[in-house]
Amino acid sequence: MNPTPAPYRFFAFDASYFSAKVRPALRYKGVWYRELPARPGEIRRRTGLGFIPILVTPEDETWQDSSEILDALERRHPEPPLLPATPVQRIAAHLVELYADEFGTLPAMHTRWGVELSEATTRARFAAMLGDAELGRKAADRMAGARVAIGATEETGPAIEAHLGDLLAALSSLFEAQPFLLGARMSFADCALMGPCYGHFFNDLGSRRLLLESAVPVVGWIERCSAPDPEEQGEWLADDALAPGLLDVLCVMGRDAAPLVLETVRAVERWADDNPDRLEAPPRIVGGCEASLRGTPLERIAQVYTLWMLQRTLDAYQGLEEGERARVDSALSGTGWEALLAHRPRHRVEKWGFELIFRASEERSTT
Ligand SMILES: N[C@@H](CCC(=O)N[C@@H](CS)C(=O)NCC(=O)O)C(=O)O
Repeated sequence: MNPTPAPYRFFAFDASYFSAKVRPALRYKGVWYRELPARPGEIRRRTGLGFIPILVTPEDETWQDSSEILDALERRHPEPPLLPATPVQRIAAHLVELYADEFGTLPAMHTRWGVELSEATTRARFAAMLGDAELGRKAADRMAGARVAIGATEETGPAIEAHLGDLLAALSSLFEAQPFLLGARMSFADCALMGPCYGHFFNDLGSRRLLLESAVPVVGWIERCSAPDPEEQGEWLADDALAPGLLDVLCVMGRDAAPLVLETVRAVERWADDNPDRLEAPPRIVGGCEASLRGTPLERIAQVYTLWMLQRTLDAYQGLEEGERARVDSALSGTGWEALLAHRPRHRVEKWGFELIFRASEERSTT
């Protein structure tokens, strides 16, 4: 247990993607928390944004952004750990998080808003959750629109489904061999992957059926992450190893997500090149980008946040010593993530309160 004088307050929704990333971390850490329905007014008053979830500390400090919430929890309550101490496992975990946050939304939004059974029942759930049919309809319309904006359309649907099939097959094999992604202990990579897997796939009727019919070991893993038992936690694999099954998972992720994340970041960088006078207060969405998924053209919005997420992974990677980085390169060779890890963004973003702003990268400011 991690005792605090008062509970954390977790403003969240059961069917919310990023709430599903944070909840397993709170349970795993054994912190005292109370989950409360995400109240739009309360969230906006505290952050100025409309994003779910937020975590309010016992001291009434507001934490927003699932990645930062997990970091802050790790700093305050380092035991039990979510962040692997060794380089290969740490970078692998970052890549899973990057995948989940920046690509996993595609299959998740497709299976929720692009499949009739799921869409109809999720609409009913939104209305029930918000306690108001009209508010539910508006929220559902907004999210159904977001599905298309991020690139999950009728045309890209078959490629997304092919990706999801491969991902679930690889995850099923892995979870037949070991309980969590990195071994016998949960990590922040498991939390991140719970975003799509619990937040959408397990919640929505169409995809829940798919999981129960074709990926039961993944359902077992969802159950373990939903109720992490301290007595059952073992260790991450010895010698900084990655299980062969995890490498297969990383290959599916790297093949499909890495090029798309890279294209998105390139679009953000081009926008920043072209808009030097707007870097201190950029919009969250800076136009669009064109990419492809398994040969199908895919257009989607370019969000500054994607650069921040990539930066987070690259900072961890570049912060390693040379020998450690060489070990990471060798372990991840052939997974499809290489070009992304080698990328050096021309621009850097940072958090300013809850907003993202650009800062000239060190390379740029010294040249
Ligand atoms: N980067 C944020 C993203 C949060 C987010 O997008 N949350 C969704 C719900 S899961 C949301 O609030 N969407 C509302 C909207 O886009 O208007 C995080 O990691 O927490």
